[in-house]
Amino acid sequence: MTIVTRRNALVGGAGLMLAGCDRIVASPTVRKVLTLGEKATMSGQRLVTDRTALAPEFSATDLSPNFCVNGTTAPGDAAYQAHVARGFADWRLVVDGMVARPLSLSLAQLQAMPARTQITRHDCVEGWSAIGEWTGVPLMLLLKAAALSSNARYVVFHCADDYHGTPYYESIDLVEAFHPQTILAHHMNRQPLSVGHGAPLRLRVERQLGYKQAKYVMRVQAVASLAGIHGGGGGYWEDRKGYQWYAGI
Ligand SMILES: Nc1nc2c(c(=O)[nH]1)N[C@H]1C(S)=C(S)[C@@H](COP(=O)(O)O)O[C@H]1N2
Ligand SMILES: [Mo]
Repeated sequence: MTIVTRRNALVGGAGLMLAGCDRIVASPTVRKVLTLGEKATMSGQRLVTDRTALAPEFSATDLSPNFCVNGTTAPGDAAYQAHVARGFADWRLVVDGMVARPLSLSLAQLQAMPARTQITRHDCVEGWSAIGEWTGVPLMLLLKAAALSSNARYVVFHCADDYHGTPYYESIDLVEAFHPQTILAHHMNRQPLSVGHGAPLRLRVERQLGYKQAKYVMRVQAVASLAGIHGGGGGYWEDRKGYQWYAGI
């Protein structure tokens, strides 16, 4: 285990907030993410890596005893808090946009669908990483159930939280959306997802950095273009700080 010190250079005071979290070696990509242009990275990765390759998976003995919570830790939205109080009993995930059969699914319905479990490493650009076990519905099953349009090119994840006053959202392309390790997770480490980690449902898109792993997912929207969705950059940090949209590890 190596202590990562880059986070202090990148985010200043966040080091204190992260004290006590596990820190494992950050991927070199984490260090590059703020300095390289997105197009350069994406085309470079397409040349040297297979985008259908699996992210590394680990074993139960590798699980981090203390997986950080980061970004929003408890959405302030009243409707979200009411869902927490009712145990998400009448919460629904909406799948809409460029689909022939829009879906509205309860948590029980999602939990009854075929699930995939994977133990993977989460790499945050702030310089920490942690290994967790995620169980959830492969996104491809939802997109097939909703009859995704052949004109769709991206999938947008709308979240329940405003981070510093702006709605959190993320997006991925269809290569990523149909990847077998791309799941909407309802369990972490065999427990229902906690509020801190994104209850009741969060994206795991395992070949990408932490900020792509949208928590509190309420709506999955298929679109042909990201233009016109919030700032048009495809995600909260992409819009706010110019982080790469394709955040491959
Ligand atoms: N809705 C939402 N999703 C989010 C964030 C957030 O603030 N809001 N933060 C992102 C960042 S930067 C990281 S590192 C991970 C943190 O996930 P964790 O709290 O489960 O560790 O969630 C990502 N997804
Ligand atoms: Mo992050």
